[in-house]
Amino acid sequence: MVKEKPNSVRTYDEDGFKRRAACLCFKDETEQELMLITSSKEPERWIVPGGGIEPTEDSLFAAQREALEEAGVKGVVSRELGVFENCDRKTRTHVFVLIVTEAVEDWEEAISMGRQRKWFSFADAKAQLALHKPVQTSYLDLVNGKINGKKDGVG
Ligand code: U71
Ligand code: MG
Repeated sequence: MVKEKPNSVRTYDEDGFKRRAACLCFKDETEQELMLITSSKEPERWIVPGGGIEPTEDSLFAAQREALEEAGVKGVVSRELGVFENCDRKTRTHVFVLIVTEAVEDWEEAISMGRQRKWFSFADAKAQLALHKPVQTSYLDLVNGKINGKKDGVG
């Protein structure tokens, strides 16, 4: 499926890295389950919703817009995890934690490109990302003292 975002304008930082923003979309405050979406080009792959920050946006706005466009979810942003660099693709991504309060049906990219969404356990999400988007597993490493999907000192 070809991606069509005709009105989007990419922006770049002073080092020439594409500026991106993304949300880890958790089902609730326990942060045990999160939503991944299918890749635009390879629908059997699962990724974290996110995308380019446009010229008039800040990173927080862009992250929430991408969550709605790509995953059809709205919610409350509880914190920013940090900025994650991908040197191979020359991107820097601001990553936020979003607690989902609403999942809309028939969201924009479900219609335009058949994008799917699905809840995963923390461990399963990490395993999916490790297969195809290893850089995105580093987002999960920074969530609330969790190592390999388990809270410190538990299990
Ligand atoms: C694609 C490029 C692309 C990126 C795109 C990546 O939103 P998206 O799912 O279409 O994400 O495809 P993906 O992750 O779905 O497989 O990667 P690819 O390997 O398929 O070319 O990402 P990159 O790896 O080159 O950084 O970025 P652009 O800049 O080539 O469009 O879109 P992204 O960054 O999410 O932006 P947006 O705003 O279109 O969502
Ligand atoms: Mg994207």
